[in-house]
Amino acid sequence: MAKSKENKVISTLWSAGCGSHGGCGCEIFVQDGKVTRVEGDKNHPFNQGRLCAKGLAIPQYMYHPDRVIHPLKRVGERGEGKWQRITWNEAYDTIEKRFKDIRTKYGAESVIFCQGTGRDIGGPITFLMYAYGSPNWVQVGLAGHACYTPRLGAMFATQGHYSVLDASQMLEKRYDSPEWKPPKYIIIWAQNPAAGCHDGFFGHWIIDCMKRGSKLITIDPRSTWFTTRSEVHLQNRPGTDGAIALGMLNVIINEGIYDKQFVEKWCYGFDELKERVQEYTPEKVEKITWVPKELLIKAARLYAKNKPSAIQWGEPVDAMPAGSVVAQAINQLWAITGNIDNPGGNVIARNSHGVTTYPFSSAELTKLYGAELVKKLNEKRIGANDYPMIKNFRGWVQPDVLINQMETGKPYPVKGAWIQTSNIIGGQAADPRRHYNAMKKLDFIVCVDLFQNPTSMALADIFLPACTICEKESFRSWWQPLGVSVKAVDGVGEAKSDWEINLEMAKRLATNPIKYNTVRELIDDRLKDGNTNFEKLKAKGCWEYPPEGHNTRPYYRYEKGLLRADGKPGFETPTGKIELYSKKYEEWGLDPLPYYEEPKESPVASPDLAKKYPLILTTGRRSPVFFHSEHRMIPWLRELDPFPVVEINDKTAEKLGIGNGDWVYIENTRGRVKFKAKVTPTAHPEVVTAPHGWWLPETDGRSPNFFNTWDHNINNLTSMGNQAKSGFGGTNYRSSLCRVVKMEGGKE
Ligand SMILES: Nc1nc2c(c(=O)[nH]1)N[C@H]1C(S)=C(S)[C@@H](COP(=O)(O)OP(=O)(O)OC[C@H]3O[C@@H](n4cnc5c(=O)[nH]c(N)nc54)[C@H](O)[C@@H]3O)O[C@H]1N2
Ligand SMILES: Nc1nc2c(c(=O)[nH]1)N[C@H]1C(S)=C(S)[C@@H](COP(=O)(O)OP(=O)(O)OC[C@H]3O[C@@H](n4cnc5c(=O)[nH]c(N)nc54)[C@H](O)[C@@H]3O)O[C@H]1N2
Ligand SMILES: [Mo]
Repeated sequence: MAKSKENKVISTLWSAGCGSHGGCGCEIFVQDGKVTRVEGDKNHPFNQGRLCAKGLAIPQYMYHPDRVIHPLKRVGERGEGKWQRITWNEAYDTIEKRFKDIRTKYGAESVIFCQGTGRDIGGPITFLMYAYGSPNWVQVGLAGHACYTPRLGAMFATQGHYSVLDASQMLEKRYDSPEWKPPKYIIIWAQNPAAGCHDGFFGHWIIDCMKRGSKLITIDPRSTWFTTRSEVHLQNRPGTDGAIALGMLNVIINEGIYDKQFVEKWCYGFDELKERVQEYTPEKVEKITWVPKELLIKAARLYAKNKPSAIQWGEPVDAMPAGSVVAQAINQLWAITGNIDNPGGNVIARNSHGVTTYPFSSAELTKLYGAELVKKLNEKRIGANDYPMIKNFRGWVQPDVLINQMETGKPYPVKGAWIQTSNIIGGQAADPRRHYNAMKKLDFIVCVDLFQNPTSMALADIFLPACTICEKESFRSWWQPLGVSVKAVDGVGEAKSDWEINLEMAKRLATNPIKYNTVRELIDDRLKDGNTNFEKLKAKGCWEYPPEGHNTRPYYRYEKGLLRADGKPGFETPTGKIELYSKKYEEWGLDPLPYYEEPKESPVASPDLAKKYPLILTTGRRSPVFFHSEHRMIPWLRELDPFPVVEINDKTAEKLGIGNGDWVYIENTRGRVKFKAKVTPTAHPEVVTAPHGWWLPETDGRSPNFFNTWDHNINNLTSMGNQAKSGFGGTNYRSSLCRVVKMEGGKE
């Protein structure tokens, strides 16, 4: 039969398929009802035609033979791997009955709603959760909230809003916008932007800035493409970044090279901060961090004396001991140099057009659902009563408290779980075995995913097949521009979109009637805050920037009264200024000023342990071709990164008798996993780096193997319960101790 003509659909990528935080504009090519290829959209200001390997490989992902495309129910024992195809109606009926039973017997709070990182999931999952009546929204096992939330928390508490390196992304003309300037210096702090495109930031923008004159300062224990192109690279001991930030503050304050006018007018608590940083002399910081004091001083001077300059930071900051404190200290660097909401500094990022895709903070929750409901839910939210900062911010469960509660049943039992976009056992959770043991005792578990993974295999009673981004309608406002995703083809098999699934379940489970009949109605209702709707945005090419003068558009909004709810100039904090001395931290019983805390497990904190486990282990460096534990089954991508690979310094490896490509054990007191060694001078002699989320989809998925996750998931070497007094930070994802031993013969 002759093939029909290839059709082009313009859309925005996010969520299943590409697996990304970014909102890349794309062209989806369709022929005979199937996606044939996906390319970057040159007209889209976000990625300007570029696209990563994961985006290009979407057709392989969509039509992969292992993709689950019908609802399934478990028929054997949990984990036995026996599944039976069922209809959507049977699946919905079963879930409705089981979740209603749990609510009647134990209360709605006994069901937890579990998501992974920000795909387009926050909207649908919280929508369903509030309809059902549970307050327990969680990234299960994300010890100490080790992702993003500590940074957000610190910024919201001390400067009222989130801010990010300004690479002109808030303006439609991008680099040609007359009001934009490239940062003179960019500090890349604990991140590899080219690999990750993190948190709505496209990594290549840094390179675009470099082409326009930006110079780099990098802070990273290992070498990356960026560190080798930096004017200064601070190769620090993992987990000690708090001391670096305090040392830089010390230099900038004592040398008087901060922005005095800005501090005078817009900062609160400078004298207290000045006093606090006195103890963090460059000499002391050198001892803590391994960073020569001359380099620290040089970095501080270059950053402070060259305005505008900006800081781009990564997840290791959240994972540090007292993560929200390290974030607070780094935030103060741009505050005292006045590099906030200025062109080429750290620009304030707000949901485009004021459209929220989902409740993002307690303030947002209150706006959407009313103070009464938020108060009621907070009372039962797991961990909220232990940690005031968590109670007052963002509406998440505290994951370390959750695992205790699952084990003890106190103060109330957890009985059910709705897991949607998360591979808890195969990558998200620290101490996955502990989570497996706790979760397999739950009465009823639903997984909504596209592929079987270690978590769904081990735990699911019902498996619901979700769609890729090419098969559904969605929208995003993280951050600019406001965008929509267009459905290019029907769901493969019987797969449905997360929005569709959750709307149907919400209708069945809600205690109050749901006002939306269709997903489109729901999306349009969210978009109306931006004075637009789905069709209008689609007609414009799927994106739009906020109009001139809108409070979600830069710059200098604190001068114009565009940041505070009361319309006055200043920042949205109790004092209206950036609080170097944080009133909120004080109110929450936390130290209002930043300080340095040593990682719990390190050559300094646990010297005896370090004799047996002499190497510092940092895990989770991002592979550009995988999103966490995803994509291991996609041929184009697996070919580029075929094995779990640990990076180890060449001299260190030589002493251990390890050659390049040898299979090794990484071991510590908590377990041992198998990796292939990449022997390289780019690794620090005392630090080894292992990626997370490794499992082998080509192996046996049934219990107890679960696709070899126990052999290759580095999280078997990590633990829960190290969070700071705030409830944030302290996980050992990024710094713990280990040793590396060659496997017999070096072969797997
Ligand atoms: N050791 C170590 N562990 C870490 C980290 C680390 O740095 N080191 N990083 C941590 C961090 S920061 C995070 S955020 C977590 C992330 O952890 P997760 O977000 O749980 O990541 P994944 O392992 O990718 O699991 C996501 C699952 O969702 C499915 N999925 C993808 N897109 C969709 C979709 O659109 N709809 C549905 N229904 N399903 C979808 C995928 O198939 C996959 O099975 O991992 C954490 N784990
Ligand atoms: N392709 C891809 N992109 C992703 C993801 C993915 O899995 N794949 N995950 C997404 C998610 S949810 C997140 S949270 C982000 C996270 O992404 P990031 O955490 O920013 O991860 P990376 O970009 O790998 O950069 C981490 C860098 O920090 C360095 N590092 C490790 N420990 C320390 C330390 O203690 N101090 C300092 N200064 N540096 C340290 C590592 O050597 C590495 O080069 O990425 C997002 N983007
Ligand atoms: Mo994350």
